[in-house]
Amino acid sequence: MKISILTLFPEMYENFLNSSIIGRSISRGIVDIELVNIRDFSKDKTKRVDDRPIGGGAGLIMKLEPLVAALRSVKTKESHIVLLAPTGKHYAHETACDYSSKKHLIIVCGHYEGIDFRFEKYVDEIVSIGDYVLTGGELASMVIVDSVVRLLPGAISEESTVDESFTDENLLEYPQYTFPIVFEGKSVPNILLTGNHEAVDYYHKKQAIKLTIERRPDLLKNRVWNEVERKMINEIKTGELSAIEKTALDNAARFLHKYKE
Ligand code: 6GU
Repeated sequence: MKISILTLFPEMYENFLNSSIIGRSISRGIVDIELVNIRDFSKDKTKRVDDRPIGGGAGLIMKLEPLVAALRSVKTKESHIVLLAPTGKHYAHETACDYSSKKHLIIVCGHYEGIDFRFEKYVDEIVSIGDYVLTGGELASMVIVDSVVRLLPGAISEESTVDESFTDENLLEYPQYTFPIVFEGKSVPNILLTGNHEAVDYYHKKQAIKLTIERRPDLLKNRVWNEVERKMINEIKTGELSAIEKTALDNAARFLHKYKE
């Protein structure tokens, strides 16, 4: 996959593109990320990329000519062109999945008070990452690149993207734990220490439902629960354990205490 980012501030990407999973994905050839400085496409002597709003008002507006020239320098028949602006439609996991299947994604970062509105005719969609205003699209573009690249085959282990929040039927990911087993009196749940995979899977799913009900009930609005899930919800409400959890805990009882010493 290739991603071209059109920006007035290419230096903002230096650490981002050289670190962690993004850096590794680039060096492994999983993704090619190209930075295009919009200012390089200004024909003006002073390299001007902005001007006063026609009709009056505060601030400066990005000019069309450098933007369109920069876009044309990278655009091919296979390009999908995204303009980043707070007025766009909300970005979410679904959009990340969609972008991860594109051959060439072009991301245009707006800056200053805005972009000449006529530029919208040159793009496929306008996207915002949330209801707040950033000084420019650069941080938003990093959010998008990060969330798309990690979905590309080979970027991270496959299991990490299958189980995670927003892919499993709109449930949040279940809580996870690592060592030590007891920290400042707080223990990891006993069921995770039983070694009973069936019971652990059941518990994980129940905890995912519990967390989603508590934190993101909006994700569950159109959900139809199956029989097992309804049983889990009842157990969440009553605090009762399922037979499968009880059996796992009973069988492990003789060694569970050893973990906590
Ligand atoms: Cl994509 N751009 C700007 N400037 N502000 C934002 C945004 C984008 N998404 C949320 N706020």
